[in-house]
Amino acid sequence: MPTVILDLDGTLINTEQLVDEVVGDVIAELTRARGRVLDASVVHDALERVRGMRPLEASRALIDELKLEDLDAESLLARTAPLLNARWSEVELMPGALRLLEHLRERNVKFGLATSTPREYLKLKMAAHENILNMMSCVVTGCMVSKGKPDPEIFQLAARHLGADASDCVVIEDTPVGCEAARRAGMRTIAVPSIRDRKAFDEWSDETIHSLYDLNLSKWELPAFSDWIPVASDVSEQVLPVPPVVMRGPVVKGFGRGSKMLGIPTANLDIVPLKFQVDSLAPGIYMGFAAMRGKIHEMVMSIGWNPYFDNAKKTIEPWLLHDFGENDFYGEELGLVVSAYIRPEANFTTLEDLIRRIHRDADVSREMLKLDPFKSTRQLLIA
Ligand code: ADP
Ligand code: RBF
Ligand code: MG
Repeated sequence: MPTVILDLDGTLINTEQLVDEVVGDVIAELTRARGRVLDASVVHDALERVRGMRPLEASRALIDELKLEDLDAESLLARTAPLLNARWSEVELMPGALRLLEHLRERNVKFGLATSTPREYLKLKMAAHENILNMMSCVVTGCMVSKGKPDPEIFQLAARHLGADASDCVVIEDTPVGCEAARRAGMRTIAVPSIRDRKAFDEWSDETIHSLYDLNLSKWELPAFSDWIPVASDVSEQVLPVPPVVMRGPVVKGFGRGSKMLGIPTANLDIVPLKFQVDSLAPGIYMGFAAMRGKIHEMVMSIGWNPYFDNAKKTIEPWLLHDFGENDFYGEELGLVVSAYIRPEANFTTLEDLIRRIHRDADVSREMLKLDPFKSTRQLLIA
């Protein structure tokens, strides 16, 4: 049976938004002090390109990318490291991370960690998630190798600790730099990108998926997950129960195209106050229930970027499976419980294909929400 080697940041724990925020702010301040103004999106893109490297190497590469020759990597790090160390405790697990590790453990698959994080930060990052570290058969950090990712050394060392041949290792990584390192170590590599540029993985990953929910383990000769539930009307389809997530807020204006372009109205919620709930779910299509004006309705929703429209901002878009006639209900208080994952967000070549797919999502939801374990999640809402 293959051995699994996992990356940490951006793969198992959700560090990347925090890193981008903190480092982005420091860069903005340092460049401003030097009379330069850098576009925030330019900094963001550069941060995505250096993601996965050890801190000092990432710092150096970032300075190169942004042509900040009068800055040195050590002093940049001296500014960012204390700010980050003070905030690692905010970091949550990635959606599906605990489910994956528990599954591997139950099925006696050997797995370990290969992280660019130095040992001294690891404790701070994982203070609230020690259980994850304790499950690992080995923990290899950036301090233990002479060259960091994209050099293969860290994965070679992890394989040695795990007593596995490179060709028997399957690596799960969120960055191109990490995938390159694993590939060069002679390992099979699954990318779960934490960056927007999916093409950057083409050269280095054997498969690029959307989130840990979409791992198809049997494809890698690993024992398959057993928690997906087949849809009775078409057993080639299945849905994945998730720990139910409740969200609540007033209905806000969206992009104004749900009804007009698709004939599918979606009652958007503001994402900002719901960040914690949203980050606990992978972007994708879900089913559940919605409470409004004292009634509970079935609903199907998308959480994410809507690739067809190439949105720059994540949205929460529930379609309540009920006919409200011509009436809209902006400002109305809406409660949602998210009960199961259906599929990742997809891009479609035509609008008709997108519409057909959303209607199928609705049919699957109507069918499955009547069954256990989903129908009982309705009780988590107060009409
Ligand atoms: P927006 O882009 O502002 O979200 P939409 O065209 O998606 O506009 O329409 C969404 C609005 O339509 C909702 O905010 C709500 O007021 C209304 N609406 C009517 N029926 C439904 C329904 N079944 N599900 C969701 N919203 C509905
Ligand atoms: N948008 C996409 O670009 N890709 C999708 O796969 C997708 N699936 C959706 C599924 C459901 C159930 C709903 C309600 C919406 C979906 N959308 C998807 C989002 C849709 O494009 C959105 O409602 C529009 O962006 C209108 O604001
Ligand atoms: Mg909408």
